[in-house]
Amino acid sequence: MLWDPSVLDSEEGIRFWGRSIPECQEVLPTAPGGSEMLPEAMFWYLLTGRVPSEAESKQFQEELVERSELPTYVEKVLDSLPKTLHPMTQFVIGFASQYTAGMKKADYWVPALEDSLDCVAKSFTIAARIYNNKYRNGASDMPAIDKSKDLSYNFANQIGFGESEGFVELIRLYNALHTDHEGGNVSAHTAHLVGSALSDPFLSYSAALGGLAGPLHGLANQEVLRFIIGMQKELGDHASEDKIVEFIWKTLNSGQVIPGYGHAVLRKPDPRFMALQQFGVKRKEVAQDPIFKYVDQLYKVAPGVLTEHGKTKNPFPNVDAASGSLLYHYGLKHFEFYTVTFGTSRSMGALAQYVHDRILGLPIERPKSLSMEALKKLVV
Ligand code: NMX
Ligand code: MLT
Repeated sequence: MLWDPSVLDSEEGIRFWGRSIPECQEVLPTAPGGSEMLPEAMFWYLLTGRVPSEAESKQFQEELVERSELPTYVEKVLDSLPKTLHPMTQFVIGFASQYTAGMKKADYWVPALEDSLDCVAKSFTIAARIYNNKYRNGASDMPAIDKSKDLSYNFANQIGFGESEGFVELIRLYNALHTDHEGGNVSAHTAHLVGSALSDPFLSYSAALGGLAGPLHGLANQEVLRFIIGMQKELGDHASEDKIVEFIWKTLNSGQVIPGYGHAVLRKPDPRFMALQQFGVKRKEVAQDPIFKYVDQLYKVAPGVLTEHGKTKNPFPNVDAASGSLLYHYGLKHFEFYTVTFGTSRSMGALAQYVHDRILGLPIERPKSLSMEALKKLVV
């Protein structure tokens, strides 16, 4: 599969147009007064292959924020959904209800870009609306979008965390880091596949979110918190490493996976995990949080246990091992919502490549399938 904006090396982790995460953190613009790279700057970079200047990043941010309002009919669809529905199911519906119209293949990249910008910008507002409907007093109390600010600030503010500088910065870093992980992961690949039928960006990304909602993919960030909270309930706030090892073995012996560990491609600790850990370590109040400390203790012992268990090809943490503990620290405790925050971010990577696909006029993706009989003949 062709995938230009990012390439994953099994030892080194992800590179965006050839730059590692620390190199991106070095060159991509931040918010005024902030220190974390802006997801808007990362999105520009993924789309163009060029690092935006401060002015370009600001202009692009304004463009996206301008597009982030939702049409009334989408608001009505979201507001009518039962509160019991998982936030990821609501997210899929929010995207699918945006569908507009298709057009000629050669001209497609222009509306593809337009729709992709809309899709990314609106994803933050759809996510905030779902949060308010599900966990707060409904969407009628949501503050209006502040067009002088970035997408992450507005998302944080609309879900009640606008005053927390640490949370807003975390959301910026979180969104920049989760954008893209080359093309083969389930969500990005799904957007690429569905888009190859010339389905529009909203439908393509809605399908991608269905894949992100699986526990082996994006839902793992929810499962990591469930795992750690379970451990905290059983072992208290400060367990010894021996007790943690016992807890991991109990989980493995019951036939479950250790969420946040393992990867289909990576064979080393995920540099996105390291970047999130560093974010926490830099902030004293986060570093002392018992849940954050458990993430660190797990990192010390889980690779050894998984190696001894002998099944997984990669015993190291992936991005999901750390992300939820930071959201939890700042007070976003509804961990069923965590995959939605992954979903706002992944829209940028999946749809940047979607635009590249339409510019290149890539054909429909249609792998030939074989029966078991035919496969046996190939290997015998
Ligand atoms: N805990 C226990 N067993 C594991 C784990 C783990 N964390 N990871 C892999 N295994 C097992 C896996 O289930 C398989 O067992 P079996 O042969 O009985 O089916 C065996 O090890 C070999 O799997 P691998 O080839 O190492 O991994 P694969 O490429 O099939 O799967 C994951 C990759 C990420 C799905 C897998 O490592 C996993 O289930 N991890 C836990 C869930 C998770 O953290 N997912 C998030 C991935 C990142 N993301 O955000 O999407
Ligand atoms: C991702 O970010 O999509 C995950 O790490 C899974 C993957 O790369 O397969």
